[in-house]
Amino acid sequence: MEIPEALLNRLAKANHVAVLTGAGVSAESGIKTFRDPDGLWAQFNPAELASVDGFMSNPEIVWSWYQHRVEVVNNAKPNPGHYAIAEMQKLFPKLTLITQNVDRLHHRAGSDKVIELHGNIVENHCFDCKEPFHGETNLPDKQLPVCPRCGGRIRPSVVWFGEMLPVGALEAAEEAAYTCDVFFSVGTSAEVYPAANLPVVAKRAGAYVVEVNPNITVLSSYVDAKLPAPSGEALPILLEEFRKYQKFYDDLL
Ligand code: BJW
Ligand code: ZN
Repeated sequence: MEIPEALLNRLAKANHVAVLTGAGVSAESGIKTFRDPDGLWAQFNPAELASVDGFMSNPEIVWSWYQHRVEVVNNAKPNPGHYAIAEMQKLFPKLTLITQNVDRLHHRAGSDKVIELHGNIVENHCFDCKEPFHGETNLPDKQLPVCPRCGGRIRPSVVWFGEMLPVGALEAAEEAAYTCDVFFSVGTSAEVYPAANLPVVAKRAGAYVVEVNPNITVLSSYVDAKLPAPSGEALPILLEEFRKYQKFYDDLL
């Protein structure tokens, strides 16, 4: 895979790099994406499983689906794409990592200060009083845990369709998109808003926008550079080429 020289050049001059990731970055860890042909939404209905109405209608089914996914995530390991992004945090004066993923694999790969736009799957809170829940989650017969404070139902701390994103997280992500020099969109179909707007904000503000995705997305014809490979392959190659590029110019001086 060829890394465009213009990208290496922009990275060498960059003070602030922003990286937005989606489910594709965890695909090589064995975690299913949503909208790929073998993704979760090919098998399950998002309105039934990832919305407040779905939870209200069938809390036990939603809860047990999330419990299953927590198990998958706990048995998964970060892949070379997650590690390359953690490494990038050391290479640039500032790197903002924004993820739509709920799996915490960026944290486990060593990334610092991850902005989680859609929450995370490993924490839970009360649907009614919002109090965090730290009790037993694995109850028999698909039973839902109950809030010790108000008796409300416990839910996963993710963002469902129709719910607001955590305000601080969205503001920080928008600020990064406005101010970064290079913006990476990695492993996302860029179909879910407001996250899908971030690369557009970055490009309008003058950033060099790069997509890392083996498939074509709504963003592909809009970006300045496309690395058309799985992120676990493309990002380590990018890092290697960037180091060579920097060394070449350092040696000239
Ligand atoms: C690889 C790879 C490899 C594969 N390497 N790549 C404006 C316009 C239209 C609609 C809206 C709008 N604003 C808001 C909306 C409504 C809605 C929305 O966007 N709907 C669209 C679907 C049209 N948004 C919301 O409701 C959001 N809330 C909100 O905006 O509140 C204010 C508001 C409310 C009501 C009305 C208006 C405003 C909340 C969105 C919450 C999303 N939640 C989910 C579930 C989280 C919990 C869980 O995990 O169960 O988040 S849905 C799901 O999609 C999940 C993901 O984070 C999100 C994005 O998916 P992602 O990551 O892009 O995955 P995929 O599968 O789509 O793509 C994977 C990509 O990887 C593919 O491109 C592959 O090619 C690639 N790939 N292998 C690299 N190895
Ligand atoms: Zn409660």
